Amino acid sequence: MQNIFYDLVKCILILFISVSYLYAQDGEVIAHWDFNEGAGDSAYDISGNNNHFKLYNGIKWVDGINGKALSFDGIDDKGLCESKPSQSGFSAFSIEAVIMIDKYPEDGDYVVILNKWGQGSVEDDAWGFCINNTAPFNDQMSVITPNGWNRIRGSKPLPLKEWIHYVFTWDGKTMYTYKNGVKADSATAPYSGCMRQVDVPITLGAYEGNRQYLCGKIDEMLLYNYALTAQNVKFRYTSLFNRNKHIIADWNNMFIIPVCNNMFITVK
Ligand SMILES: [Ca+2]
Ligand SMILES: [Ca+2]
Repeated sequence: MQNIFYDLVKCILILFISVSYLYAQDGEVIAHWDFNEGAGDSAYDISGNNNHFKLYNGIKWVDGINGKALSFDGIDDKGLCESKPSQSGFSAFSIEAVIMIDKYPEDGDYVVILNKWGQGSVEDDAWGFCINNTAPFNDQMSVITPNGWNRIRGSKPLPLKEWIHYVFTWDGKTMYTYKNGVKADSATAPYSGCMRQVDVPITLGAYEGNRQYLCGKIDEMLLYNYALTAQNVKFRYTSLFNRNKHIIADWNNMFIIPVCNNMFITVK
């Protein structure tokens, strides 16, 4: 009986230590928009950090990969989130976005998915995610430090009319992009130091100066003040794109082990 008691205590201790470890995070989610409101002219940040978007000029609500999503007309649709100090100035950073491009601009210019850039000098720029189908852009992620621009560009255009899970990470030294859970491109950041701290709004689907409008759709989108690992990215992609499968445990940012058909357990 005593042995059973000690075994039970041991199991509880191991479980406690494991759960504590599993919940340990390298950083925080800065913003999380799931765009599941389905109506209205606001898209709410569900991270608790109140980075809410106001939607302008007739953005439509459509079905997405995870509930509802936003559809942008490529003419004048855009979202704006008012500036907060917590949106820039990081030493590491990740953007996760589920996007669908309906049409690339005919003039070859790029269009904005999400950015925190000003309209004036580079001193107002912190980070940005834009795309086109003309090399050398294709997809471009930028993190701007006081010493210069760190950017990574895609090696080929993103496909049209498909949902794409896109992740960019920067750990202060190296930048990676992932497409549909798989590492796509990497680049060494030429400039060290923290990202600029700037006081301009976050814009969604357009540049703040009312141009470079996206013709396409945006579903799930998150900002992190740390670099997601390849395992984190795989987990997020699998979670979002296999929603018909039942996840029996989810300790946030862990990876998934399939335990039988349509059932998974996630561990770090
Ligand atoms: Ca419009
Ligand atoms: Ca959604």
